[in-house]
Amino acid sequence: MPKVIISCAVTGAVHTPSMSPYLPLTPDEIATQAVEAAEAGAAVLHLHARDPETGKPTPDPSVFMQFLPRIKQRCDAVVNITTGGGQGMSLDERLAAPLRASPELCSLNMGSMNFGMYPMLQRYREFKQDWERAYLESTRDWIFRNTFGDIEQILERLGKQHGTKFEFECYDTGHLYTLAHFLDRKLVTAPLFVQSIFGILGGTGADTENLLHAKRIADKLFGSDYQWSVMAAGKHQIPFTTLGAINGASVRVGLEDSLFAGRGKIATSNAEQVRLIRSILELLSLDIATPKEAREILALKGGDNVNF
Ligand code: KMH
Ligand code: ZN
Repeated sequence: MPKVIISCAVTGAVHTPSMSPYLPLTPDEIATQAVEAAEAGAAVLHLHARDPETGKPTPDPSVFMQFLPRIKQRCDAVVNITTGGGQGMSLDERLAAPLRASPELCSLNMGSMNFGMYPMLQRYREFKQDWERAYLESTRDWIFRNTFGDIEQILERLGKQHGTKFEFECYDTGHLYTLAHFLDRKLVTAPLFVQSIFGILGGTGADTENLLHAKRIADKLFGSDYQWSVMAAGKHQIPFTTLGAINGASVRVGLEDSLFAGRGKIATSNAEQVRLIRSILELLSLDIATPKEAREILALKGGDNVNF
């Protein structure tokens, strides 16, 4: 079995401040929780930024720059910056921070899709910030845009010009075929880091058959040229990452994907989720990759070759 890379997605753009007091919002909170997650065993830190005053997702590079250097100084984990950003951001806005920071790794979403966050309005009714309700409500009509042209731009401007590699975010089987299309065109190179995502409304559901099917198709399309990873939203996070790991996948946890650490138990930090999945991986006798091993497995350019 290959070593398991634990990724931790620290804050994201899905959850809003009123949903959990533990969701990191300020640069200080993001840096602290990211470093603690790395100390707990995360080799990769997937990062978004938030407005320090309101907690609203922001693409502002100057906010990213308030926590990226602090994370780099305090741990060796691979920094992975989102190019998905958040609702309402243009492609240029989504690319501004990654282009400035030139990280080893960035997310790259492999298709346009509906991305429904509005069902969370049933669960959370009181909001501290005035943007939260409208942000969730407007996802009824939001198309998460990732056209072929957008993907080409990201591959050119970040991949080719900065040597950044990608966490290819695949929310359905079609996204694997889109990735294979870019592999055929030689716009992406192996080893591919394929993140299979389950349980987002608009993407494929968190059903075992879908996970096994994703692996079958990825094996068929990419052979041994890829490192598979699994993440799942909300209550599916730990069961699905465990199922993925049993089937040879790496795993992604973090408060971007779920606010919980066990049934009905709110996670008090990102590190708590990392420790939880780590203990399961250890029970399964799976070896966990260090940041250095993750860099080798994913063929990254190295932490000295970034601009932060
Ligand atoms: N929030 C995840 C479902 C990105 O940052 O590019 C997807 C994500 C997107 O991580
Ligand atoms: Zn993300």
